[in-house]
Amino acid sequence: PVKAAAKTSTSATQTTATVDKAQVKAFKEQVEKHLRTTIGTSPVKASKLAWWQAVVATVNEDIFGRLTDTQQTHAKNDTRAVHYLSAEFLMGRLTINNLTNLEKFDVAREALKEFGLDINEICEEEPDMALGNGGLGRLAACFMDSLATCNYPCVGYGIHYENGLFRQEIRAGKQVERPDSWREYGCPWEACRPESVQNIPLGGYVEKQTAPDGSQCSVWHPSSMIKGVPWDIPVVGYRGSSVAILRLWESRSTEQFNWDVFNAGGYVDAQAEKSLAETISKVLYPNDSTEAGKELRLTQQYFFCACSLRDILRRYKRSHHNDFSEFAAKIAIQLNDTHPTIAIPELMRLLIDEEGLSYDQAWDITSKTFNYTNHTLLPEALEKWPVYIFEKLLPRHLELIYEINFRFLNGPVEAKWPGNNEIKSRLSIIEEGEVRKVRMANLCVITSEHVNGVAKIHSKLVKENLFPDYAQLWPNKFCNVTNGVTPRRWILSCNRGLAELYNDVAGKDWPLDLDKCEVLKKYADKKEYQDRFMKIKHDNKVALAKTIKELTGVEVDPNAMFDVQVKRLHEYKRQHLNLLYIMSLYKSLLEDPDQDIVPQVFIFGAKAAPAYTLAKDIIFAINAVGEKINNDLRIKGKLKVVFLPNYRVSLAEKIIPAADISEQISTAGYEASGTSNMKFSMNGALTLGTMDGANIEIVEQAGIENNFIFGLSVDEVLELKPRYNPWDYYNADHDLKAVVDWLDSDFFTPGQPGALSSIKTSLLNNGDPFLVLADFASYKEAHQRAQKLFKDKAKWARAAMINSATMGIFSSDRSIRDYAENIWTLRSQIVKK
Ligand code: GLG
Repeated sequence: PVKAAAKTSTSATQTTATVDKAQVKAFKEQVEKHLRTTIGTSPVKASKLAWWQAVVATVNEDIFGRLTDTQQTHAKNDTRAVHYLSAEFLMGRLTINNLTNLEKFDVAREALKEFGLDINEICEEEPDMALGNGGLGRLAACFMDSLATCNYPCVGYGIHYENGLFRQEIRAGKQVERPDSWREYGCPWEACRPESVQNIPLGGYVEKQTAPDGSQCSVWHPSSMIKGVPWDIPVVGYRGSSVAILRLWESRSTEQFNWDVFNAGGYVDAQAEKSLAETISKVLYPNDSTEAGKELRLTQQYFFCACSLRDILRRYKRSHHNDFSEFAAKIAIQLNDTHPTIAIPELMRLLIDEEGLSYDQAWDITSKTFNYTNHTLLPEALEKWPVYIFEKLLPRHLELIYEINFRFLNGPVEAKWPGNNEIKSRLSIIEEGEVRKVRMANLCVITSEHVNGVAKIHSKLVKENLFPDYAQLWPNKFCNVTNGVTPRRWILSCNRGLAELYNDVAGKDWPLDLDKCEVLKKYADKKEYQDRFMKIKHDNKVALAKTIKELTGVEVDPNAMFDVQVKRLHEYKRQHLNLLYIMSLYKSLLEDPDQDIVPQVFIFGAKAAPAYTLAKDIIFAINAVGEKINNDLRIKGKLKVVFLPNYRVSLAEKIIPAADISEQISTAGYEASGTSNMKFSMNGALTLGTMDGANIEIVEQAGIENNFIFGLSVDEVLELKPRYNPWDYYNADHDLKAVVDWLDSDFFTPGQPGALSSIKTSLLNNGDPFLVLADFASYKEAHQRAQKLFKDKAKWARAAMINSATMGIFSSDRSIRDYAENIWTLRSQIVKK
């Protein structure tokens, strides 16, 4: 039985669920106790920060017990476990998510209300854990949530960066980067584990020794040791099923680090080296989809992989002693992109040099343990490390990489393509040239049991365009696992109104089985449900309008169409295509201010890599154009453009539930999957996008007629690219020419002519590498379709509801089950209390 649809007056953050009074009382008492005895303050004196800390302490009481139960269950069952190695985990805030997963949110809200506090305000005290750049890091965070929820034995391993992704400020329209010290006042979720500290060797040289039997062996004499200190962050599964561990390594100096220097009397030098050791986990490299190519970055990668492998080995040996025959049967390691590739030679080294296995035994284990996920085809993201850096930092690993390469080229490659040196040079781990380089992706593919892309189209391109020769050699190695996002954070926690609607129509288990939401389709034609759905959206827009006002000072009308593009700033994501369209709309409004268009608010959020000049210019252009438009009375408020500073997970949670249009406009073939596209659809936004990445699978589910698809397809892009001339499009389209030329004037930047010219230069003189001009006309036409549909409230509501209802397959639980069944061969374990 379904409750009457129209009755509720649900706001964005309130639920009407009845809350158990006894639980509220108990929670209240715990919070007050922690306020006094853990934090050392009292309800009358406590700051918001103190209240938040007391709430966390209360929640932690629940979490740590379940954590022990989970670990004991896994240790006892001793089945295979996955170890997810990732240089990034973009966790965001944990309080609301943990309360939600423990089904304590309503209890906590009521308890705080009785203290006269608003839970949302208290939770605003929590800094985001921004230990990632974008999609790749956020995917790892969603996967941890799903691994815990689906009860798979797992550990996430990463780096305990002291500074996460920079905080973005906008000054005079320009991005300014500020450090992000997320732990300045400590992080109450994490626990340091001194009993699991690791010492990691680095640098030095390799000595060749001849064993008594005449065989050669290598002995590594490292020049320094770095200490790895583990910090554990518990990840609570939904309904508290199990608690997974995210273990992040912090670097410290050891006494051995500067032993020689110190003994030689170099006190000052020794101190300098100490700070070098501590530098390793100091900051996250702020590049999304571009390699940094810096010595420190390779050191970071090696550091966390070496710590993690020792941790894995230590735990394995606890139950299996020195018998490694079961290793691959018990341990699966997933490489999140090429960043942790160095774990491959490190496992070989540990097994051969420290555990005494033969090369063949070590290779047999290693090649059954690792799997690799590719997240991008962009050539600038494929990591290649100069051989000389390896010689300096990891000489023994380099030797092992050479050995792996030699056996690969003279084994399977020679067998398949006898005497073919051209193919050998393509497939080699080593790139020859003036500076010889190690190709990390090749090492991953050669070693891994499975290689996957992150959406169907992307996996196809990985196989056919990126690694075609490898695919011929090992066709079955390549597979697809389409990305997903956790519905706990991305619906249940961030859109309580919609969550309640789903509780009413689909029952309360939909967060564990998102396919259940499909029943909403049945109500998509019913007016009362349409009204309820759109009322939820409207409330979310009212809340966002308030945030926009606070952050930018700009007033926006919640009745306008909210058109949103939030993601890293990159040319391939084409924020500048969006900007050109906005300019053309503005131009047409100036020409005819009375035309009957739907009022629109264009909302952007994006960080640019600090060294990516054109990306920063695009941010400036959006702000400059926005400033002009927002203050132009002639257009009667029909158009607003806002750039929300410091886009991050916690801001996404406010923006996504309030979007009408989700801009997913990458050049086809460049966005591997995208994941915000899924979050937007789930929350009832319509996609205005290209046939790229997971957009293709989204419209497969929700129907192309319920979204606005435009632009060249992957095949058309591949076909056009070699003969593409942006001038043809520029000269043929008056409107396009006018807006591109507008960038060259000082209309948007009074007194600074040419301030936006770099964008025009890239589009015309630099060949428009991402085909912005080629897709402009089609993009404009898609916007016109969106405008038209928005005017028909019933049709719009129906399309939005169908989008939201059909996103079941994009739950990260589905992704994780795909990995577990097809790649890791894991079994889900019931945790015993
Ligand atoms: C990426 C891609 C995204 C993808 C994400 C997670 O650019 O398209 O959705 O990883 O797989 N390199 C990335 O950040």
